[in-house]
Amino acid sequence: MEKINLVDALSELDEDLVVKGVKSQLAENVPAIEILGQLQKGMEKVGKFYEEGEYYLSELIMSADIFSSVADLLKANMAQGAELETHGTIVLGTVKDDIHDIGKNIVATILGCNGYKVVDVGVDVPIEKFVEAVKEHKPQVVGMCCLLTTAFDAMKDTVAAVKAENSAVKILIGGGPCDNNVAKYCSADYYCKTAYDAVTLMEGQCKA
Ligand code: B12
Repeated sequence: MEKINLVDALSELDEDLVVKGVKSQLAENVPAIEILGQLQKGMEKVGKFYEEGEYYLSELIMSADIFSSVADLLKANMAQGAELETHGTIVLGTVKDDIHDIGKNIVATILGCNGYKVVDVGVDVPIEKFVEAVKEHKPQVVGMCCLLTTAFDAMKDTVAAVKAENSAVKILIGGGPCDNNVAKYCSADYYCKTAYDAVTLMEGQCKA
């Protein structure tokens, strides 16, 4: 049987083909993280079509629905064999004005599977909610997800408020348009490109 190209299937919004492709790769023991990488490339392609005016908001929503429908299959696969011991805590959320959560949820799943307690505060998170969560859960790291350049200032304000509450906690940012320059702009301590980079960073931050 010919292998289904998940990048094309997702960017062409063919839900049945995406589900079939994911299931058949899982059956062939392709690691969930590798499948996730293909799906992410598909989402990037959707973003490009949207930028070029070929797709509209309805297609963005459809792509997110398809992604979410297979995310559970992958999550179940990743959770198998996950460690239960907790190495440290991260408060994680998407910053104010931004409701994108697919990437954040992947970060939460992967960190959870690697033995970290994830306090997920959701999307479009008011500054005070981050601050309250830091007070309550005393995490080593606060992770902020941001996919909109228009939300950078909200992220900057959130970093300042969290640092004012707890100057020791480290702030990690991530999400499509973020990079080290954005981290610098927002006075965040770290930027990670992928969810797996976040695991390495947590390892470093949570060593006794
Ligand atoms: C799906 C999607 C949506 C969905 C979101 C559904 C959901 N539940 O998340 C919907 C349809 C709701 C949506 C809405 C909008 N969107 Co949108 N969306 C996208 C799209 C196509 C994919 C995003 C995605 O999920 N990617 C897949 C995930 C897995 O990737 P990721 O988030 O980058 O995450 C990875 C890493 O970055 C990292 N990571 C992510 N978060 C974090 C956090 C931490 C702490 C760390 C360490 C790492 C990390 O780990 C992940 C895995 O490795 C992007 C295009 C793109 N190229 O990104 C546009 C995009 C982000 N959207 C865009 C826009 C403009 C909008 C809207 C304003 C559209 C509108 N006119 O209304 C609204 C904004 C709504 C709002 N207030 O937030 C623009 C942003 C442009 C900009 N300059 O800011 C983009 C780039 C599209 C484009 N090319 O124009 N969108």
